Amino acid sequence: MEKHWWQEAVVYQVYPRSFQDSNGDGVGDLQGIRRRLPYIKELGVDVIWLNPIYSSPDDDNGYDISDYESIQPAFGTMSDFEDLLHDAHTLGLKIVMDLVVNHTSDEHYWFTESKKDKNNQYRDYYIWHDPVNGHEPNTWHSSFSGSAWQFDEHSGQYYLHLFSTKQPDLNWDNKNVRRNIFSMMRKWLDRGIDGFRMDVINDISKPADLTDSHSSPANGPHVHEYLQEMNQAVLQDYDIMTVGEMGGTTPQDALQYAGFKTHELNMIFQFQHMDVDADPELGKWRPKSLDIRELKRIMSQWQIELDGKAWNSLYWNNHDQPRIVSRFGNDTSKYWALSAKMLGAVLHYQQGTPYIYQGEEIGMTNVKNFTDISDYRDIETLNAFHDLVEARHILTTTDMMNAIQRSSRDNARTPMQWDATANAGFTSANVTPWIKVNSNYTEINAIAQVSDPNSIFSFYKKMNLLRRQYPIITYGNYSLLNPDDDESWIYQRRLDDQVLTVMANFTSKTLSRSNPDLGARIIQSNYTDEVVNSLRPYEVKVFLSGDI
Ligand code: TEU
Repeated sequence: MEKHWWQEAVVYQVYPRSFQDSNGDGVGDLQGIRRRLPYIKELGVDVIWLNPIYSSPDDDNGYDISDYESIQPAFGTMSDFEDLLHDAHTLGLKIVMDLVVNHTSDEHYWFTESKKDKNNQYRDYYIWHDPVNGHEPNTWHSSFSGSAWQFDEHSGQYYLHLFSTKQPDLNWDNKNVRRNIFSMMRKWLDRGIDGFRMDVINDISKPADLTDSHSSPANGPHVHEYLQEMNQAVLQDYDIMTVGEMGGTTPQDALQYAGFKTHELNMIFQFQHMDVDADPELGKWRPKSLDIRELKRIMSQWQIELDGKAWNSLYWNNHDQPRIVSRFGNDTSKYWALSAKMLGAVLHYQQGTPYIYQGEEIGMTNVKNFTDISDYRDIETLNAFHDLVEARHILTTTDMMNAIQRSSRDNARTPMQWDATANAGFTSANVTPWIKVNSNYTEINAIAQVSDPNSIFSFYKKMNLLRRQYPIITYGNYSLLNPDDDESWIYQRRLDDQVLTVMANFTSKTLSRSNPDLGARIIQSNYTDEVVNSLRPYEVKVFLSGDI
């Protein structure tokens, strides 16, 4: 099997706005991240993925970029970035940047030009369309509520925005758009960065007939052609890692987008396992309870279908998802640490590159002290509240606030909890942070965990150490042992004559389950003593056997 460094890596995602403020303006910044590099190193990861740090009017927290070649002033300067990259490399940490090129900000030069008139040389950089029967060209919805089309009075045409009205979609069918993006990417890579996480990158090719409402904006007709072109024009010249964020993809799609031999990307972020607790119609705004069999079925399918042909990215959390311990675990004080560790192990012992989202390694939870809609900052949450509650009356305020508490992206975006001082050590005590701190920071914080051998942090650190020690954790194949069991997840990995068995209890009950691999020894568990033939509440046991 071909082997690449990114298959053996663990990635730590930093959301710069909420990680560490260094200059007392209530917003995290690059010098703050730089100061915290030793903490990231201590965890034992290899790569840092930074959410967007480019100039942006911040309609969608930096995913609306107005200049790809400059740094958001609130985060610092290019020289701060160079310092950060230098220090990270000195510590042996790589840095992967977010690449947001499905759309730009409406304040990007290309769009302000494009909007001037139909004959402007940048007009065709975006997707403009005449009205159809006096209406939007099709019925596509924006991910942030409402139509995906915005009417422009001045020219009498609509422009497409799959996200906010301030995020117009680029027209990738225009060769100059592609050429400009590729040269921008080369500039960043030549500066020394180690790869890209590509935002909604399977949306870049739109269907030829935009008046057909049944067509999907994702996985369009030229998407593979454009990614292969990007690979040839840029990616293949650098020893980097790439991961494409791709909603609406199946394992079969992954074989094409990220096959070992398809010359597109290295990995994709799929969403199927994140949709298991969502309503088919209202999605996460009408959450449903987790069916563990369904979760196992989906994730096991990804494990099996990609084996030997493509590479999985493993994640529970990112800046768009609620906190996993509150979602699939149990964040009551009795089970919080146990279930956070159990979930960590279930994920990290699968085949693929694990991604840890800031705060996951200390078991940060959803935020319960946001009680009013005005506590929230996220455009998706605010627009959905307006649309579902105020405009269309589909949900009551109470139901929507409950859904928001459970599902809002802001659950992931509260400041990193460093210590028990005011503002959790994220910013100075007398400063109001851009978003409120989760009030449980006095109990849940990094300083309480780093030197505690039984902490969640130490559990994650040990997983990272064991990964270096045992190649089976990276490369072993996967099989699911108990597909019909709705309380526990038991799977095995195999490499040569070694067997690794993971047994995890997803409930607060004691279950009788035993390891079929007799004689295997435990290499990691979230309980300090060992009981054979049963799984205590949220217990996880990782066994290894064979020639070690
Ligand atoms: O997310 C794309 C995406 O699929 C989200 O709309 C996702 O469905 C939603 O957040 C989950 O509820 C990417 C970025 O990760 C996100 O932060 C941006 O807002 C979005 O693209 C637009 O750039």
